[in-house]
Amino acid sequence: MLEGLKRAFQTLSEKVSKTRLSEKELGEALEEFKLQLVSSDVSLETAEHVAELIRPRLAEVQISRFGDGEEKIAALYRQVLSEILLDESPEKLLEEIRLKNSTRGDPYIILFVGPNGGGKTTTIAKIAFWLKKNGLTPVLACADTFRAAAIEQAKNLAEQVGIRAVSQRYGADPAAVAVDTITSARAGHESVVLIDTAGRSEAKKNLLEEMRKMKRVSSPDATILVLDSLTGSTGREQARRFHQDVGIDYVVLTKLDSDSRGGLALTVCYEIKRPIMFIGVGQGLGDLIPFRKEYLIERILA
Ligand SMILES: Nc1nc2c(ncn2[C@@H]2O[C@H](COP(=O)(O)OP(=O)(O)OP(=O)(O)O)[C@@H](O)[C@H]2O)c(=O)[nH]1
Ligand SMILES: [Mg+2]
Repeated sequence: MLEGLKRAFQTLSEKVSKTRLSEKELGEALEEFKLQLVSSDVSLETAEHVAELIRPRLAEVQISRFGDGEEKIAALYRQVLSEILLDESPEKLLEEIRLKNSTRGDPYIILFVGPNGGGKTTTIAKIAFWLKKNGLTPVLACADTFRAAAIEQAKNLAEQVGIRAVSQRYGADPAAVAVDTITSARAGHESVVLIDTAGRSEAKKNLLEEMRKMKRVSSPDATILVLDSLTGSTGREQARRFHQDVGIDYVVLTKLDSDSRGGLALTVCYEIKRPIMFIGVGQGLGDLIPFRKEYLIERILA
């Protein structure tokens, strides 16, 4: 996991901790570093920003070095990564849910969006499982009425978790499914509505319109983007587009368990400035971890 990023930082450390580099040599080492970041799914803009933050601090470490160079370098990496990565504790989500439930007597609504196959439906099931463990009553709106077998998949997962799922027929208006679910959750005093949506890989106008309509009619308290960490530069484009067109509050990055590059987390935080709340690390219901930036940083610098 994350070997690509790890290697980029290691290579740079080796270069700068061995000898005192001239300004030109440091510039070359940073160019090499940027390329390594880019080949690990960090976007060029993000890589340039990382290098810009690192450059003056590295130059300083090089000047003041007296044997503890490596430690200082690790500390400055940690600082830079921590300035770029954004996290948000799931505890905050629990608090918001409880607050809305108790003050308004209304369910908290979460809309899940993202490209095809990114892991939306699986992530919703994992989040439902986690909410249930925390004493809440999530309900699933099967609003992907488009992809073959999507409704069965969502219903199966809801059954595994032990929660209610609301569905209509294939081809039905997804917004109507969402509204139906919200109405019945309100009547039944259920605490959270999780809206699953069809994956969309391109900014086709009608799909975007549909997504905007979904947002308008369901007025979600939170909109969560689910992104496959293996998708690299495509993932970056998707994140920008979804954020621009729909508006994103939190991000879940999936499939970190099989991501050998690891750069999308940095790219997404830098480019859309939205925090990652969870990461997916497998296919099981329990394979979801609250994202802490220290977790990623320690793995990158290990
Ligand atoms: N290894 C691994 N696989 C995952 C993870 N999250 C999801 N998957 C797998 O990715 C595949 C697609 O997941 P779905 O949840 O169906 O994705 P989706 O975004 O709902 O897909 P569409 O509805 O077709 O857009 C499934 O085989 C999941 O089991 C993860 O964190 N790690
Ligand atoms: Mg799905």
